[in-house]
Amino acid sequence: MHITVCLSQQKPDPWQQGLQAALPEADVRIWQPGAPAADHAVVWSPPQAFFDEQTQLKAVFNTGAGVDALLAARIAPGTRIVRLDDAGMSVQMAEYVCHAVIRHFREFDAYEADVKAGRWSYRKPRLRTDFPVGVMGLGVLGERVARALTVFDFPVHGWSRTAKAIEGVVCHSGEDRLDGFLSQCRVLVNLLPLTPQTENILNRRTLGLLRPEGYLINVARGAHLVEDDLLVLLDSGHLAGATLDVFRTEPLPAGHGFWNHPKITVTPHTSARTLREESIAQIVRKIRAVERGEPIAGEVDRQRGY
Ligand code: OXD
Repeated sequence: MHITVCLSQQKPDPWQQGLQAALPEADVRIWQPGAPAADHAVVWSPPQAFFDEQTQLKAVFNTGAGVDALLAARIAPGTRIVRLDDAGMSVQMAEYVCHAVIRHFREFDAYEADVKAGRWSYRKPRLRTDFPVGVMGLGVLGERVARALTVFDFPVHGWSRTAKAIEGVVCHSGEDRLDGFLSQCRVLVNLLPLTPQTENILNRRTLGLLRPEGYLINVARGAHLVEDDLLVLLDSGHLAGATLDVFRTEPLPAGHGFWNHPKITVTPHTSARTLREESIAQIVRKIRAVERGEPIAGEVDRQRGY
């Protein structure tokens, strides 16, 4: 069995070594143009030239959560596309989002500024019931985030394409329920997959439906958000702030208006990092299952887009 590794933003050597150690029966190599045909590939955002050559792959395993870059590529129809499911990411995402929600709700930025200015000051406690949080996208990551938020007693709503049931979360589904969902939320967390249907879904109209002094947390993809619309809503005061981990262009270009905006917190696409060891173990289990002809979790539906 031949396995090829083609990673655009991660160092390929530790992946090659880890996969080779876990699959001694296989020949695992880092891809180079003109490399021999492989049975399986482990990739992150590979160039189109990779898929143009590797047309016989049984499966391609993505080393991240979002598969939008793969779905934008031309991949042989017989190749299965497999996403990483969880592999230590959902707990990181829950940490990140709960931190952002609580930091905003408890006004920790304002306390920090007061302390820096040498002021011992109290703020009036805010009511949790005034901060309903909505989670868009209830896949593995979204569900974990929604559940984690319920632990802090926030009212939590969830929205997904197909109906879901999560204890303690008011679940809404379908496009016709989107506006009703948004109008009940003050804090909005985006965890949707990026598809032609969800691109630009965070815009002046939809974000304008949030309760006054709304707050946006985008941890999915930069292309979900119409950046200028966010700035307009922050300037008008309809939105109180935003925490953004993902951007249309990454790294966020120098001089971009988000860098020093007083109401925006920027992090460098780090909300849920790929954990190499756990990911390799998961991918190896799935390669073995594919070889035995068994079903695997995380297979992407190309039509649906995730
Ligand atoms: C992603 C990731 O898909 O970081 O964004 O895994």
